[in-house]
This record gives sequence, structure tokens and C-alpha cells, in this order.
Amino acid sequence: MFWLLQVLAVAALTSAAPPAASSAPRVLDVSPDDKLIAYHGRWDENRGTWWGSSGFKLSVLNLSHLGLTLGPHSTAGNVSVGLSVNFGPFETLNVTEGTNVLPLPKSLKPFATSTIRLNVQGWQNNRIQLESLQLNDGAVLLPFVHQRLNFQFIGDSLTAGQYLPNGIDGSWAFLAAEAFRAEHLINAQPGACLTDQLCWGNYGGISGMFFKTEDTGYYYSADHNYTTAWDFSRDVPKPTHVFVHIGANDNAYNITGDSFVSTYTTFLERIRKLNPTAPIFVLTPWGWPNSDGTVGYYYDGRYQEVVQARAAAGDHNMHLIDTTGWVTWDDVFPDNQHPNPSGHAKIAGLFGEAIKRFGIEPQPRWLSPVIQL
Ligand SMILES: *[C@@H]1O[C@H](CO)[C@@H](O)[C@H](O)[C@H]1NC(C)=O
Ligand SMILES: *[C@@H]1O[C@H](CO)[C@@H](O)[C@H](O)[C@H]1NC(C)=O
Ligand SMILES: *[C@@H]1O[C@H](CO)[C@@H](O)[C@H](O)[C@H]1NC(C)=O
Ligand SMILES: *[C@@H]1O[C@H](CO)[C@@H](O)[C@H](O)[C@H]1NC(C)=O
Ligand SMILES: CC(=O)N[C@H]1CO[C@H](CO)[C@@H](O)[C@@H]1O
Repeated sequence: MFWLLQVLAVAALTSAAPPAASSAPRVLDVSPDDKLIAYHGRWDENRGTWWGSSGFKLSVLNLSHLGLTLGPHSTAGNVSVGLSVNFGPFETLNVTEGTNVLPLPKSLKPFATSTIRLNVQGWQNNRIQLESLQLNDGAVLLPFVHQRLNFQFIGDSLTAGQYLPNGIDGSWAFLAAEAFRAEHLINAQPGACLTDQLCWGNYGGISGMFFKTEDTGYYYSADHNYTTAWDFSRDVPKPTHVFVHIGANDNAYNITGDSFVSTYTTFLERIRKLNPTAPIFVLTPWGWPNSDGTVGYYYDGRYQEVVQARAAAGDHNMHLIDTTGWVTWDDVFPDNQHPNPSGHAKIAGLFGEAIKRFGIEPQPRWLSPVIQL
């Protein structure tokens, strides 16, 4: 309340003052270490991102200018990011090493608190290294208020939104989380097996990579050719629900059903240790639809075995979501059988209905900002 009065007093002074001599707008530099930047996803010790969908959120009073200065560990050339202002749709824009001024709607009012959400969209060429943020000098950074739901998704290209124009921001996982007004963490690597082995250029599978800061793109990075353990205490808030959709690449690499079940069960045991109380959901595959109307499924019955194995080990907070029949030929790109934009939207809808049956309800509103003048 005290600062609110201060802001009003400053505003009164400002309106009484003569117009400032015109010059370049003065900006405030915000350090990437500022505690009011709400980071999500995987950021390394250089404040550089790994994994598509990593980003940050801000709540800012009197915002009229937002700049992003990116350092040399950013991918060379353009990096596509999604920017959402005040919980509007995520718009794709390109950013690059150096200072980027982000487009803001003209309608932002001096007494309003604006919410900014930004994330990298691509599954490769997606690294941004944050050196600083710039705000107009009259802006005030406020704490971002997280939603009560935080969905953690784990998967491969089918969850990463590979082949979509807006990448992961168009994926079923992202769309569903937004529809539930949930925070989201998405760790999805195209081509990756769950099994920790080489699959389609990924030197390592999700059962190892998930516990690392870096996705397997590190292997092709000359400036950061190593991995570090991810510190899960940096996932704030902690995931409230975990969803896993994986296996397409293990199947392509002829991993046997028994081996897949064993790897999956051990993986979920590790996920459970990190998330003692979160319900964990295993999604069966929706398969590869063909033009003749058939769908190529894989590991039939094996996902059920994984859930049963965890139940036998005493974990009864693990559930199966059967996605059989969710995706047809019309929902995929004909040349790679990955869901197209409307296919991802359809999956997000069906997924939403499925989790409502487990009592998960969309949140009535976004909580940030707390204070709106
Ligand atoms: C980078 O993105 C900008 C803005 O979208 C675009 O004008 C420019 O052509 C892109 N540069 C390259 C090298 O593609
Ligand atoms: C971003 O840059 C890429 C090339 O680097 C270009 O193909 C794309 O159209 C640009 N996107 C936007 C939204 O400007
Ligand atoms: C809002 O920001 C502008 C530009 O930085 C500044 O001139 C103005 O004084 C600020 N208004 C308030 C109410 O702080
Ligand atoms: C998997 O098995 C099929 C059928 O035997 C074979 O054509 C394919 O090359 C194998 N894939 C890999 C990655 O070994
Ligand atoms: C780009 C690059 O230098 N990649 C190297 C990363 O390290 C592995 C060995 O661990 C090399 O095989 C890669 O060539």
C-alpha cells in the first residue's frame, strides 16, 4: 500500500511538471539476476536457455518500453520467441544477439500493471542468453504471481510441436496448459527415445536428458559442449501434475517392449522422487495415422504395464490416459504424420476432457497481477 501511494504521488508530480525536452527515452537496465524475473524452464549458469518453451514472466507497472539484450551464447541469427502481453495469444517474433526492442500494444496505460510472458519456440536454434532487460525508467517491476496449477509435460517431437509454424507454442501441451490457465514446463525433444541411447541424432534419451539442464543439442554446440545436472529446486512453483507421452522413437529404434517397460518404470520412479505428491499421467500413443484410415500404434498394452508396475511398487498416484483414436489422417501433416496446427488443438481439447475426468479443473482466472489500479 505504501508504494502505491508513492506511485500516485510521483504521478501527481509528473503531471504537474513541464513536458520533458524530447530525447531518446531513458531506460532502466534490469539485471538477469533480478529476483522479480520469474524464470521457467531450463536456464544454464550463463542465463542461457535450453529446451524449447524455456522463458520468463514479468509483472510490470507503467510499462511502455521493453528491451531484451542477448549475449553471445544465443543461437547465431534469428531465434523465434513467443510473446504474450496480458495473457493474450503468444505472437511469434524474432530476436537476435544484441538489443531487441519488443513490440508492445499502444493501449498499455500508465496506471496499469502489464504481464509479459516470453519463451523460445523452436526445438533447435532456440538458445537465448539474457544479458539484461530494459524497461522505461518510470516502470516498476512487481512480483509475478504464479497460477495454482503447474503442468510438467515430458515428450518427443509430438509434444515439441515440431513442424508447426510457432513450434512448441502451438503444441497440444502448451495449448492445453493455457486453456487450464496453468503454468507449464515442457521438456520435449524431437527424435529422442526414452531409452538413454543415440536416436535420430540425440546423443542420449529422455530418461537421462530430463535430469540435465541442457537438451541434447549441447552435443552440436561448440560454446557449451557439455551437460550439467538440473537443480529441480529451480522449478518454481513445483509441478502440480506430470504428463508423459513418449515411445515413438524407441519403437522406431526397435527397443523391445520389455526393455521399454523397464526403462519407463525406472524413469517414473525417479520422477516420483522429485514429485512426491503430484499425480503422474502416462499417455498411450495416438499413433501414426495413414491415408487409408489405419493408424500405426506401438507398444500395445505396454503403457498399462508401466502403470501397473508402479502400482505394484506402491505408487497409486499414477494414471493412464488412453489416447487411442484421438488423431486421424486429417489431423497430421501428410509428409511426416506429425499433428498439424488443428490436430494439436484437437488433441489439446481431448486431453483437457480426459484430465477433467480426474478432477483437474481450469482455473477461473489468471492471478497476476495482484494489484491493478
Ligand atoms: C530475422 O528476422 C527479421 C524479423 O522477423 C527479418 O526481417 C529478417 O529477415 C530475419 N533475418 C534472417 C537472416 O532471416
Ligand atoms: C524469423 O526469421 C526467420 C529466418 O531466420 C524467418 O523465416 C521468419 O519468417 C521470421 N519470423 C518472423 C515472425 O519474423
Ligand atoms: C510512467 O513511465 C513514464 C516513462 O518512463 C514516466 O515518464 C512516467 O512518469 C511514469 N508514470 C508513473 C505514474 O510513474
Ligand atoms: C528396426 O527394425 C526394422 C525391421 O527389422 C528395420 O528395418 C530398421 O532398420 C530397424 N531400425 C533401426 C534403427 O535399427
Ligand atoms: C560441436 C562440438 O564440438 N561437438 C563435440 C561435443 O563433444 C563430443 C564429445 O563428447 C564430440 O564428439 C562433438 O563433436
